[in-house]
Amino acid sequence: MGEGVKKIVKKGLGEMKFNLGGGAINWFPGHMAAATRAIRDRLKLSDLVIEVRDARIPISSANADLQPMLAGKRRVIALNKKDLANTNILHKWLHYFDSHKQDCLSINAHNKGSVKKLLDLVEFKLKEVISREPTLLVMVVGVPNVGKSALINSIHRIASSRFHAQEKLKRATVGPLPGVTQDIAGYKIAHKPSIYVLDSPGVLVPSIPDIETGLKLALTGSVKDSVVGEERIAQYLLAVLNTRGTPLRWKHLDNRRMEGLPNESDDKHEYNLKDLLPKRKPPLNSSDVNYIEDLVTKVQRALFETHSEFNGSVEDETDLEILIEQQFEALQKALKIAHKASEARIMVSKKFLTLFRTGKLGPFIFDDVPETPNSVS
Ligand SMILES: Nc1nc2c(ncn2[C@@H]2O[C@H](COP(=O)(O)OP(=O)(O)O)[C@@H](O)[C@H]2O)c(=O)[nH]1
Ligand SMILES: [Mg+2]
Repeated sequence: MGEGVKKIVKKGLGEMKFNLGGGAINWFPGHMAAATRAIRDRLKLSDLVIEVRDARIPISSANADLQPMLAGKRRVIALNKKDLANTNILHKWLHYFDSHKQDCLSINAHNKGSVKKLLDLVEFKLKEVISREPTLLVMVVGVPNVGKSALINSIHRIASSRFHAQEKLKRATVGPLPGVTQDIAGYKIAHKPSIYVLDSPGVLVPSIPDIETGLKLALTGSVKDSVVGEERIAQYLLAVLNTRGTPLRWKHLDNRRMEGLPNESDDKHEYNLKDLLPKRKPPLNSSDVNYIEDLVTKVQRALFETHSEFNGSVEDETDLEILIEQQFEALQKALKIAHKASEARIMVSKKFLTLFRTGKLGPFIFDDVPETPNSVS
């Protein structure tokens, strides 16, 4: 990553009075940490763990404290939201994990085919080793918003279509298991041995060793926007885009030609394109889609023009800040946000982030693939 973005991040650090191990930002409420204990206990019982991470941040979306334990288990890393990740870089990441002998798949939790591939790998890895155990447990872990619930829902749908009607239990109860007093609920995905996929109990908090990791996690939704503030997240995104020269690739774009109606699963997303429309009734119709694609084109053009007319260097902290300021103004116009709006900056940030989070600005990966092979963390 460029010097400029590092300094912008550092500056944000100063403004936020962020210190390691404390300071003004309270990333997570204390009660969240307590869940880690429950997760560890459940992990001990599991025969395999599916560790879900965000494909846009394959390292930053891991929980560091849990890594030693996870590394000691039969584990498959699922890099989810591959539809939002840059394909070429994703392949480098897959190669990285492969070269560390770590099973890893990229998936889209909403896509049945891709979840089936994951289940096939899980079954293969389990049956290869343990065919004598009658019951095997698979646990799904991951930091907030990586897509665990979406994945488990897809698994549930696949599971119910696999088995006969009488076995289509909504949620099977696993057990009795040695040392387990209460019943554990899970979805049965295979017979002989029976394989159950369990929910993760409680919230696994991400590790935030530095402010940039925190910003990446905020950008991808694992940390609440309100913790960091939409403006800073948008500023960080602009800093990254500019230092990579991404807006320069947006010279001749007309998104309307490339897009159809969004599919139904879009409704379930937290970041909804409907938020970008003037207040009107759902659902999205084709004129709304045109409206949004038009907005995307205007936003990309605004960033392209500000970047290409800019005389400074994006590697220079002050220059980069000036460019970002200009881009906030250009974005306000592109996003049709009235000048008088007192909350204009925050509205610009929110809409810009929604475009990014729904993939409208294109696929990205923010973590760099490590150059020197080390441990998988
Ligand atoms: N684009 C995309 N969005 C996803 C994917 N998986 C989950 N999501 C969305 O990410 C958000 C968080 O998903 P959720 O399953 O609630 O995450 P959890 O907190 O880990 O349980 C929701 O808006 C999902 O619709 C995916 O593969 N691609
Ligand atoms: Mg969930």
